[in-house]
Amino acid sequence: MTSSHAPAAEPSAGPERPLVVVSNRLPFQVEREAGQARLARAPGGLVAALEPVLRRRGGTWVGWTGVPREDGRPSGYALPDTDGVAYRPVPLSASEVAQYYGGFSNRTLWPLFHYFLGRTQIDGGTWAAYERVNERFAELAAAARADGGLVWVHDYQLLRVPHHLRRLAPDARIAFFLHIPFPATEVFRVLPWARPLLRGALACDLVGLHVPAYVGHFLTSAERLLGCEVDRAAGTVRFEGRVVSVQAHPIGIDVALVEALARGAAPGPRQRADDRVAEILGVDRLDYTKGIPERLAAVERLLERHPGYRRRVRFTQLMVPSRERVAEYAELKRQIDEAVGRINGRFSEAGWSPVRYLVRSLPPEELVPLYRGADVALLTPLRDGMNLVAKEYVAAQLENDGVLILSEMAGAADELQEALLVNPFDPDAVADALHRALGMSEDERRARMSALRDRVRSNDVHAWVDRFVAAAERASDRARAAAASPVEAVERRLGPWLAARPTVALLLDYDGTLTPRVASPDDARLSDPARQALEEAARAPNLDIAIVSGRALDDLKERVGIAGFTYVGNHGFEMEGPGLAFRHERTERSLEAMRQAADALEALAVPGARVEPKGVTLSYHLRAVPADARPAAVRQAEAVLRRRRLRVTFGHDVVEGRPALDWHKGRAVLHVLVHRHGADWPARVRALYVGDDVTDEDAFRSLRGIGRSICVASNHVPVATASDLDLPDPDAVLQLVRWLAAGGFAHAAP
Ligand code: ADQ
Repeated sequence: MTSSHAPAAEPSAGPERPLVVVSNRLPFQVEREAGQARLARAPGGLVAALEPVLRRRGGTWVGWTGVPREDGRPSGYALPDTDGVAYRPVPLSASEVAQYYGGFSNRTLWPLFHYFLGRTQIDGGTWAAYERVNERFAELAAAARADGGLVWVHDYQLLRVPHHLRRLAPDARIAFFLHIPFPATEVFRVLPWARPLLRGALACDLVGLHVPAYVGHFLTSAERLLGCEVDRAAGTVRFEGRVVSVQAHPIGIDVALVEALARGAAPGPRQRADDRVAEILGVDRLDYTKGIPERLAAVERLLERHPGYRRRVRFTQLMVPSRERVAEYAELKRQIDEAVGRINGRFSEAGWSPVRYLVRSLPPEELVPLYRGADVALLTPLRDGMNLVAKEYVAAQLENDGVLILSEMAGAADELQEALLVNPFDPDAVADALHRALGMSEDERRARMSALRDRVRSNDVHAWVDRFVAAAERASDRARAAAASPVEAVERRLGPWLAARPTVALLLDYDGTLTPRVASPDDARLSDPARQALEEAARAPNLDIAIVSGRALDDLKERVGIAGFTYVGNHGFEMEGPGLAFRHERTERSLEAMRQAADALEALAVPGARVEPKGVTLSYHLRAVPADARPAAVRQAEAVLRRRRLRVTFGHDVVEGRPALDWHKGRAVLHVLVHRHGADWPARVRALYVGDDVTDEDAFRSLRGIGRSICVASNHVPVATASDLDLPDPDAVLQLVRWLAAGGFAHAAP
């Protein structure tokens, strides 16, 4: 609903920083007039509440116009009068809209978050589009953001935006509000992308949800699925070194607007005459979550069980079509048509039909009089984030005498306890509630409704916006004050886990993990501080260290050269250490192929490329090859290696040939652990692997569930990594090694 007046918003305490609002849709809709299409302001309580704040603080709204563009340019429609607020349209093509919005948002997240597992589509293609589009929203939000200003991201279509925004603007103040339920962890984890979605939201300073139950689900998910440290009493999650607040902020409605419109309408139930037909009203967007067929079944049950209501009640169901879910809409509409036909067929009498329904969107001036005139509002969603209609109905009861029947599965039930709360899946219970509502004494109706109205009036949408923005400012101050370095964050996460066993097996990749990546692999030498840190670690009694690399074993030993370590070279085909001298038994026959491949690669004579024969394996380095020539060089090298039946792997600017055997860093690491500590090593040893390259992913995967792994990622961690944790660079790795050497974890409480 839209407000015609700009409410006198109370300036909130603290500095008034500019605000960027990010939502799927800008507050406009396409309207056609005399054959001409134009963008017109879209009404809505949220819009009416946000715009005054944007005007006051100065700000920008980032979102999609609702019009797809194949050419990737923003909509060709002129944006209507902006009234002091800047609007930044996000260009989306028709196929992006189909995949990101129609697909992942509305066929995956929407049903799952509303507990409709059977309707949840799992499709990696739509997830990829969602990720891409979320990144684009984040780029526009980053560009619109003023230093120190708050970015407020809305709803389930944009859960990954905070993650991308944090990467683009690490100091940004970011808050997120989810308008739909956050489901129980056991439902949420059904999604293959549950973890990246959580990480997306946790990049914020404040995650806002409607009710405490959703907060509980979110915290449990952060704890169970990401292993985060959670403080339930404080409502915080430690994530990547920051303290993220997770809070309930139940949304409100524009009470002043509803009351003003109700005042102009004919009074409702108060003027009840005995022979009057009692009005029962349902108002919803047409969506399977709203439980309309189930509601009709309850009305039918009432008329069956209490024939006395025939000719004395009428149920009106008003529905706004949801354009975005066309197929489901048609099926649902058919179901509702059938049910209404059946009920009216069974019970209608001359001059009276029990059910009428209208599929149309009414302007507030027509909707509010319906609210005011209804004796009973019957709002029984099977699951609903909040349900604003319930609050609107309550606000319109100027005489405090209507009765609200509300689903206990709606977030609104949390605040609206004086309503008749029902289980929407149980038609008998809903019919009983209807019977009770229709016969309720005036005293009881007034007692209940006045309590409900007080509650709705005390938290209107303007108060909600002000409170949320103030909470976001506080949360971002807190997140900053409590920010720990990435290493401290990893230490906090690992400490208790490590302390639960007497020994830590530390498995370290070399290039890019212990040394920074350099142009020529020959130059990757251990720095003095790195050597010192490793020597300290070698002396620690409860650390057992292995260095794991794709380099030839001799090369690796020569570069590190610390006694007592285990060295794993050539991706695990060769290993050496205390009591261990290993060479994979079936590599002999590949040696000749490897020599021939090295000659053939030399013969390619690609400028800048370097062939490094390493005995059992071979590396073809491309870092010094001009970037535009690299893809062709990679293809040629791959062909050379495959022709000789070698296995080809691709790392950072390097192509490698290995024997075509199912052997890699992951299997080698497990071999080392069994050799050093026995087959049941997990009972005595904590295995921690640190690596940065594609080839380290094999080790991350091997250790999943039995050890932990850390990915060293210079810019951002790819979503697909199998590692548990991440660190930004080799310096951070050294800091962690020093902490382990000093036995820091031994003091952590398990
Ligand atoms: P919705 O699922 O859209 O919102 P709801 O909260 O009930 O559900 O809001 C519907 C809005 O549409 C109300 O303001 C209502 O007045 C209006 N409306 C419904 N039928 C109408 C009709 N026929 N004509 C005109 N207007 C009509 C999502 C979540 C909710 C959450 C809100 C806000 O699903 O759970 O409450 O966001 O966070």
